[in-house]
Amino acid sequence: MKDTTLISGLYAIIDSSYISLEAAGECAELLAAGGARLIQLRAKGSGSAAMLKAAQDIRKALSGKAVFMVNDRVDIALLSGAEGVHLGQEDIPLKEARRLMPSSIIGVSTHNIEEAKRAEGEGADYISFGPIFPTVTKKDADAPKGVKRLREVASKVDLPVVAIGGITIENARQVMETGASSVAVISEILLAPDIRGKVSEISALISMR
Ligand code: TZP
Ligand code: MG
Repeated sequence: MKDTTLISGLYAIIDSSYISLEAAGECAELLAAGGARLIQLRAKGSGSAAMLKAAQDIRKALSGKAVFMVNDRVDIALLSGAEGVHLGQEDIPLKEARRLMPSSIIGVSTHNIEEAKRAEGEGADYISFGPIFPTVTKKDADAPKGVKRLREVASKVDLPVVAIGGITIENARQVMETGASSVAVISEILLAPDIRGKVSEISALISMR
């Protein structure tokens, strides 16, 4: 059984549509210094060699300062020594990924209660749910689900729920109050003039009691 308390706080995603893969290691350092608890590399459409190099740079930059996750790519997660992989509904199925990664963290993207329950039944370590709000980052995202549905999903699974999609400094508290364990954020952080400062503001905000 993995330590699910690892899935908490701010989950910052380094998306190659905002940050070049060459700068991924440096970016990871800033995110960890600002207090991000989880850091994911998301590099849709990038070449495998460049993505692996970026993942290795992030791994080296973090060296345990935050949990490192790779989006989509089981191979790159394993080769870079990441703590785990995040899988979408159309990626390698969780059961197959688990054969290669018996003791890694595996997260699964979900969009409704059925998907959430299935991921839980199949042994995911956490689920993400979203998009909660409109997002500029994911072009093929579903219509926004809103916080009410997030609350419902969070109440129906025992796994940590990571909320994603359109999360900003203005709405992060409201999102955490639904029972979500973590918020995953891309554009609000990566477009900020001061990335480290923005991460530390959001981290402080979501850990307030
Ligand atoms: N999955 C659902 S929404 C989303 C992903 C990867 C993008 C989130 O990006 P942003 O910029 O934080 O809205
Ligand atoms: Mg995916």
